[in-house]
Amino acid sequence: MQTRVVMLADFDYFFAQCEELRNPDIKDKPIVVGVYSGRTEESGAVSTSNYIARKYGVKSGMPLFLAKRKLEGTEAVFFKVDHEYYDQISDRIMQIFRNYATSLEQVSVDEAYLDVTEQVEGSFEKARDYAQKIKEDVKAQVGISFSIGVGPNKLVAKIACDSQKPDGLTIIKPEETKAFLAPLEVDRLLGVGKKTMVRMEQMGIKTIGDLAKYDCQMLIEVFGKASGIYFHNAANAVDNEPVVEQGEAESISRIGTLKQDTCDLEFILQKTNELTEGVYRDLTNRAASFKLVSIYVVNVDLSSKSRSVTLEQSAKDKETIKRNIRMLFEKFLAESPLQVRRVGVRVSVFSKEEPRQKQLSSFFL
Ligand code: TTP
Ligand code: CA
Repeated sequence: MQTRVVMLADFDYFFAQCEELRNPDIKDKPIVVGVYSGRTEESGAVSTSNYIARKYGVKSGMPLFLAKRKLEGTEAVFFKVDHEYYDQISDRIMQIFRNYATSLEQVSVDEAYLDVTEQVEGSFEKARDYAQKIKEDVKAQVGISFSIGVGPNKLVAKIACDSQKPDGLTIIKPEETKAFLAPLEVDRLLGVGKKTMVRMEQMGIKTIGDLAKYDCQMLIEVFGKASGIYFHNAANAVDNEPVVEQGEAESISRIGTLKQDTCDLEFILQKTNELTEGVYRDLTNRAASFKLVSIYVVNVDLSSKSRSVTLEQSAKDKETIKRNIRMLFEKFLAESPLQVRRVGVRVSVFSKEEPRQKQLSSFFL
C-alpha cells in the first residue's frame, strides 16, 4: 500500500475563538463560553475558554461559578453557547478544506481528517508547506486558527495534533511514528479509558512503547480478540482506517410530533423511545451498525435544530441509541428555553453486508 499522508485539523479553543472573532476588542481578556442550565443565574458548566482564561485554571466541564471565582478581579467576559453561529463558522472552514483534500472526514464541529496524499505526492516534506497554506487560507478567509497534525494514518495525525496546541503544526514521518508514540502514556490512544489504563498498569504497561512490546496473544487473553489486536496495532502506529466522507454513510431516521409541546425530558424520551424502535427495526433488517447518533428538534416557533454524537466504536444495539438520545436531549434542553413540538431520531449507518451507498435522502425526509 502506498504511504498515505493524513492530516487532522483541530480548531483552537473553538467556541471561545468564534466569540473573539465577532468581538475583536475583547481578544486580550479571559473569555469563557458556558452552557447555562437556567436554574439560577450562575448555574451551568464551562464549554470552553480561551487560553488566557485557561491560565487562571478554567477548564471545560467546570461549573461556571467556579470559573467566575477563578477569574475574579480580571476583566473576564462570559458567553452563552451559540451553536448555530459556531456551526456556520465550522461549515465555512470545512468547505475550504474540501478544496485541499481528496477526502474529508469531519469528526466533530471542530475536527476533521484530510487525506492529502495525492496533493503532496506522498511527501511529508511537501506536507509542511501544504499545511501552512491551508492554515493561512482559512485565517484569511474566516479568521480562525487551528492546529494540524500530519502522519501516515489517522491515529498518528490525531496524537500529533494534540501534542502542539494552539496554532500547532506537527509532522510525524512514517519512520518516526514508533519513537514518537513510545514515551506517551497509553491513555493517549483512542479507546484506552481509565479502567483499561489501570488494568494495563497492573500488567506493567505504562507507556505506548510498553504496550507496543507486549505480547499480542496476552493482550487478546486479557482484553478480548478485537481490543487486544487493536491495542497492539495502535501502539505500533498501525492504523488502516481510511479517511471517509461522512456523507457516504446512509442514515435511518424517524420523526414524530409530540402529543403536547413540552420541555419535559421524560415526556420527550417516551416519544423518542417509540421512534427508536422503528429505527432499530430497519437497522437489524439491514444488519447494519452505526457510529453517529443524532436528534432533530422542531420548536414551538418552528425553528429546527439537530445535535449529534459520534461514538468511539460503532454499535448495533438499541440501548446505545437510547442512551445517546437521552444524553443529547439532556444537553439540548439545558441550552434551549423553547418548548419542543416535533422530535426525530437518526443513526448513520455503515452496512457490512452491502456496499456503502450515498446518502439516499436529506435529513429526516
Ligand atoms: P475541544 O477541541 O476539546 O476544545 P477547544 O477547541 O475548546 O480547545 P483546544 O482544541 O484548543 O484545546 O472541543 C471543541 C469544542 O467543543 C469546544 O470549543 C467547546 C466544546 N466542548 C464542550 O462544549 N464541552 C466540553 O467539555 C469540551 C471538552 C468541549
Ligand atoms: Ca479544538
